[in-house]
Order: sequence, then structure tokens, then C-alpha cells
Amino acid sequence: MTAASDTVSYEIVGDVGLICLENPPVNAASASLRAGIVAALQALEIEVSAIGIYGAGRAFIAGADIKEFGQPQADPILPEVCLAVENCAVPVVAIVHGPTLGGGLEVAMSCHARIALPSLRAGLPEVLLGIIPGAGGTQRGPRLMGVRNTLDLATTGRHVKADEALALGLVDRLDEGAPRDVALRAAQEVIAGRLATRRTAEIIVKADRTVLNEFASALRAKQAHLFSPHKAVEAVAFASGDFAHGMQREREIFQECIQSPQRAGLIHAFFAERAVGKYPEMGATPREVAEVGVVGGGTMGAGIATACLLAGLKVVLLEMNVDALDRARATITGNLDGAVKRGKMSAEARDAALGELLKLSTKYPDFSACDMIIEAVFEDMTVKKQVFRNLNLHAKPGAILATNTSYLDVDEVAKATARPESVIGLHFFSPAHVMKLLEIVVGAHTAPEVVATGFALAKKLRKIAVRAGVCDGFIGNRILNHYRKVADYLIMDGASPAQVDAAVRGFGFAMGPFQVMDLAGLDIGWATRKRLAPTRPAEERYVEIADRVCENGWFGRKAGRGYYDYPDGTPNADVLQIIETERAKAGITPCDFSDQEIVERYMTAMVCEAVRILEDGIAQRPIDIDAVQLFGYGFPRHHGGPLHYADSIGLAEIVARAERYASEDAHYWQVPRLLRELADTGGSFAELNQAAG
Ligand code: 3H9
Repeated sequence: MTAASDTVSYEIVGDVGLICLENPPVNAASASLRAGIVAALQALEIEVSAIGIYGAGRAFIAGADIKEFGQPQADPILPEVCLAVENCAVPVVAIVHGPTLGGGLEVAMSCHARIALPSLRAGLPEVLLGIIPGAGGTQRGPRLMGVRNTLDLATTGRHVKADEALALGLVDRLDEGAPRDVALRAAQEVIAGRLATRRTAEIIVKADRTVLNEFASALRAKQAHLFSPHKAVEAVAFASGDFAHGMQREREIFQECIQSPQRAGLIHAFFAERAVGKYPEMGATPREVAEVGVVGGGTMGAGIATACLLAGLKVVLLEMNVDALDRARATITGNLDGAVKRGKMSAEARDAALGELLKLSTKYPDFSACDMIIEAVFEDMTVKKQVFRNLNLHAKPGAILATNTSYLDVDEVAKATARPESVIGLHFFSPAHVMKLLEIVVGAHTAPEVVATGFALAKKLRKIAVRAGVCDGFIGNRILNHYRKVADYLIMDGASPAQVDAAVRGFGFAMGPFQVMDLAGLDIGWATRKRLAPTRPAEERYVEIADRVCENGWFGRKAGRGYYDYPDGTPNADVLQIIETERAKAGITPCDFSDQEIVERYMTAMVCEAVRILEDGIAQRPIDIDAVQLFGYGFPRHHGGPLHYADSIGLAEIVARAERYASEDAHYWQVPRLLRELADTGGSFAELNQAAG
């Protein structure tokens, strides 16, 4: 093997040249990989009759190196690499396996033939990062698999397996074996004339206006707020013309996307998903978890049990009586049926989960074999403590005792046991078998290996875990409680719930705060407000509208009424009446808020509380807070999370907004010390993330 760069090597076997790509973990097309491919081609094309190119490790190439976006690119850039491959003096055949995505697929498409191994996952996921394929994907894709298939892959970012790649025409043949062996065999077949080769750029593709229009209008209807999917359609439209011109247009559109704030937000979200997996206790060895106990079979308990069953874990679910167990079993069965329908589980696996993995019980001693027991009972400290006293008596030594509380003090719960080191908060989000986020709440005495076990469980359940400290509401609900208040202030001062919701949806959230409250149930927030009433500072402005709504029993969707009437979802006229009455009582003359003003106040409130959470050490890094909002609270991915958003707006602007609003309410709109410091010194949350590693 001769090194062409740090990440690319080549060898000559007879009249075949082999290029091996080795840039762990996923062979991202870094500067070294790009330069290496070109150097290897140059060295080989004068010596051999055909070349096989393959990836070492678990991928062919997972795409351009995402870390390089937004920075100057070293030569050769990926489109040049693809051109070098396509213009190579001898045929080049790609052996594609594992992730072959974005720029990786584009390199493969530039080769003269492609052979897929069974592990192939091919796709053009650039839109998920706010960009478009920028190394010929929008031009070579249509030439190999047609306009419709290219648009499908390029606008959804979905991955296709080997069989589908063959059916699409993306690869020429399927094979099995070690990538190097297949590459050698394939190149020999090319030389022997048994494997046909062609130059993709020379294939003629017909303009398919109907298909282009169909995709363009579907995107306008469904993803109007996103930038790059529309741009992908625009680029693909050039594929029917001259290849070089199409490539030039693709490059220009790609650059436009690179400059867009959505690109920065989406890439931040990509890295946030991965950054949260790095936490202080990650060196500790997790405890083994094969059997999980769940206390409580309500929506949350049944959802947690479902999530565990979907991961193949044994579950013991405890309820007070047989009726409650029957209801829990029905909920779990419904959840698993849904998973079968969505193709997440086979019917046989569902039957096995219900028959062999799930055990229902009314007795604590049935938890004796459980490695972890998760409590999901009523949100009340006295009730939770009683559960934990029982768990302390019946759980085996070393078992992890977890509370699914969404607000309460995990350390206080731990006091009910003689083993606080084994107690942890695992805050699932409803529906627990669907929602991605899991807050791992680390108490004062929680042992490192217990934290590591929480993260290991999250991985098994395919959830995104974020470490949080103990405080009322942890990361997510503490922020929620804060910006919920600003939503109340807005409706008290002049906006309607529907206007606030529409403005927030306009920012990119799927639902506004009043719609979310209706969905979650207004009684939960009401109970929290009552619980916190004794500690509410005298200076805090308190809006009673929500209490009036709850006093009428309008708890949202489940009650048929909330801020909206159901099932049609029209604004509840009686709530508007309540608002008017409350305004009159407080002597408020309603004012007009523009949608932009609503969003700015809403986001500023969110940012301020997020910064206080950082100051208090409840979150380790700004990016953890962004991840909580992105994966648990529907924060629009293209804005990257509240603190990425704050960076993108400019921290001085956030401070200026809060100071402006403070003239109306100095208590609520206090500027957090850290925010002011960063704004004054030109710092950013991105820098704090970087400094934290
Ligand atoms: C593109 O190609 C543009 C071109 O069209 C035009 C250019 C001109 N770069 O996800 P994992 C890291 S756009 C850099 O945990 P998995 C990742 O951060 C690109 N790093 O593993 C993580 O690092 P760490 C189009 C990357 O098995 C580690 O690898 N391609 C890249 O669950 C392991 O990743 C994509 O959008 C990258 N491209 O999933 C593919 N990819 O260990 C994006 C991964 O330090 N990647 N890393 O946290 C993925 O979808 C998944 O990572 C993949 C593996 C499916 C590959």
C-alpha cells in the first residue's frame, strides 16, 4: 500500500489499481481524503487498466466533512474530485457499502460503474443540513436514476438500501464480500469486458417539467419555511441541459445555501444531537439492564413500558389493582399495534413482547429481579416518596431507582431510600415510546455509573439523552414555565391566544403555546402554579386567565374545550370573554402586537431563562439546552435551538430587547449576568460550547 494522503492509500495488483479510503469513523470527505483520491488517481491511471475504489471500516464515504462548512475549503473541492474521477484515463468502479451519503454518493456517481454491498445506505441528505448536493448530485443523479427519484432523495434526505439502489439504477450490481476483494474482482471484470462502464455526464436526461412542478408545489405547501429543499428542485431542473452549465448552476445554488442562516442552524442541530452524548460521567461503566420495572400504568408508565419492550427489554409493570393493569395492558397493546403499523416492529415481535417480555403485577416483590425501576406515578412528592420507600424495601441491591418526575426535587425523592447513589431522574416526554428526548437528572448523590446507565438505556431506547441538574422543571420544563408566562402577558396585554399561536408557528414551531397547553392538558400547569404559589415572589406579575379557564373545567383537548373548542379547533369564544374581563379588572387597555413583536418577546424570554439555567449549572453547555428544546419541545430545527438563535441574532440585540421590555416589567425581564457579560465582551454561546469541548 502506498499512502496518497493521511487517509487514502493505493496499491497495484496486476493491471488493477485499488484505492482504499480510511478516515474513521465514517470516511467523511475531509481535505485529506479529497486530495488523496486525486493523488491516487493520478498515480494509478498511468499504470493500470482499471481502478476499484472502496472504503475501509463501516462506510464508503458518509459525505462532505460537515465540520468544514462555513469555513474556507482547501483544494481540491469535492466537485473537482468528482470531475477527476469521471475524467480518469481508465475506468473507475466504486464499491459502496454502509453510509454512502451526500458527497459520498456523488463520488460514487462520478465513477464509471457501481457495485453495492448489502450494508449500503445511500442518500442525498444535504437538505437536512440546509444545503443541496453540491458535487454533481443534482446533475448526475437525474442521469442515473431519473428526475423523480433524484428529487425524492434530494428533498427528503431519505436513505435507500442496496436492493432499492439497484432498482433505482443508482448501482449496477449487488455483490457480497470484503470491499477490497469485491473491488479487485470488479475491476478485473471491467478489464475483461464483463462489467459495463460509462461516463455519467454523457447520459442525456429529459426535462420533466411536470415532475419538477409537482415537487415544487408540494414543497411550497409543506415546507414553505425551509430554504434548501426548494433550491434542490431548482438545481435539478438544470440537469436536462448542458452538463457543465448544470454543474455551474448547482455550485452557485449550493453556495447560496451555505450562506443561509438555516444551514448554520441545521448543522448546529446535527452536532447537538451528538454532543449531548459527551457528559462528565461517561468514563464510568454502566450497570447491566435487562429487566425494567415500571411503577404506574397511566399514559406515561405505559409509554415507558412500550419503549422498553420495543428495545427488547423485559418489563414488570406495577399498578394498584387488576382494573388499572387491564387498562395499562390495553394502552401498551395499542402502542405496539401502532409500532407494527408504522413498520417499527413485526407482528411476531409484538406478540412475543406482550406474551413473554411483559409481566403485570400488583405486588412490589415482583420487582425483585429488576435491574432498574422507573416510577411514573402522580406528580406529588408524598406519593413519590411512598413509592420510593417501597422500592427501597423490594429492589435488589444495585438496582437503579429512577423517577420520571417532570419537576420535582430528585434529591428529596432519594431521601426516601437508603441508597441515594442509585437514585436518578429519567424524565421521559409523552408519548414516551415516540418522543426522542430523555432528560437524565443527576442528583447530588447519584453515582457516576448510574448516570452512565441512564445514558446507555437511552441509547437502547433510541433516545437522545441530555444531562440535567436538579431544579424545578430541570432544563426543558423550567424554560417552558418561563416562556409560558410571556404568552400569558401577551394575551393579557392585547394579543389573542390564536394570534400568539400563529406567530409562533410562523417562526417554525409546529404548534403555538396555547395549542400545546390544550394538547398536554391545562390541569398539569394549574397544579404546578398552585404548588409554586407560596414561593412566588411578590413582584411577579401574575395573569389569572389560565386559572379562570381551568376553573371552568376546560382542560384542553381531553375535555373538549380549552383555549380552543374541539374537535374543530376554533378559538373558544368564552376564553376571549374571560380575557376581556381580566383585562378590565386589571385596568389594561389592550394594545396591538405584530407577529414579529410576539416572536421576539417569546424568544427573548426563552433565551433569558436558558442562560439562567447555564449560570446555575443545571445544563453543562449551551448546546445541551439547544438539544432539549430541539428534541423535546419542537423547537424549529433550522433555528438550531434558543441559544444558537441568540448567537445568530446577536447577544447585544437580545440584551437590548430585554432592557426595552423591562420598562414594562423589571422583575420578569431581568438580563442574566452571563448574557450581559457575553454581549459586552463580544462573546457567544458557540464559543462556550467550543471551550467545553
Ligand atoms: C455533503 O456531502 C455536501 C456535498 O453534497 C457537497 C460538498 C461540496 N462529516 O452519527 P454518528 C461524525 S453534506 C463530519 O454518531 P451513526 C459524527 O459527528 C454531508 N463528521 O454515527 C460523529 O462524531 P463524534 C452529507 C461526521 O453510525 C461520528 O461521525 N452527509 C459526518 O449513528 C459518528 O457519527 C450527511 O449528512 C460528516 N459527514 O451514523 C451524513 N458524518 O463521534 C451525516 C458523521 O465526534 N451523518 N460524522 O460525535 C450521518 O447521517 C450519520 O453520522 C451516519 C452514521 C449515518 C453517517
